[in-house]
Amino acid sequence: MTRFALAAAAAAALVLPAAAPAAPATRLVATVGPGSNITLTKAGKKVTKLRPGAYRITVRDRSRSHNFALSGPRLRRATTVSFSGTRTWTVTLRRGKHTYVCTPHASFMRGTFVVR
Ligand SMILES: [Cu+2]
Repeated sequence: MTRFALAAAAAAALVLPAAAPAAPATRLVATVGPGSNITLTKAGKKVTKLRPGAYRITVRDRSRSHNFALSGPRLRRATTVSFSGTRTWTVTLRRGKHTYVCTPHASFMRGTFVVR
């Protein structure tokens, strides 16, 4: 190998490890209230299954007597019951069953989806 080739190989080794840009997070919308409704949608459609990865969830909590709580593998996020307003969560969804509920009314304000 020539001196030039060695120098070129060394330069390539320095340049190649550049990080690939992260995939943009998929957007979801979570809504709870003002009645006893609770939903999670993607592009206006109810979520039933998703791919693993990064998600940006706009949480619209429209009641001071309900909350939105999301749980799944290594994931647990919730608004407080007394909170009313909008929050944005950036989460990583991993393979497995996920559940979202209004904590005080979890027996009837609930939904599930699977990540696979
Ligand atoms: Cu509730």
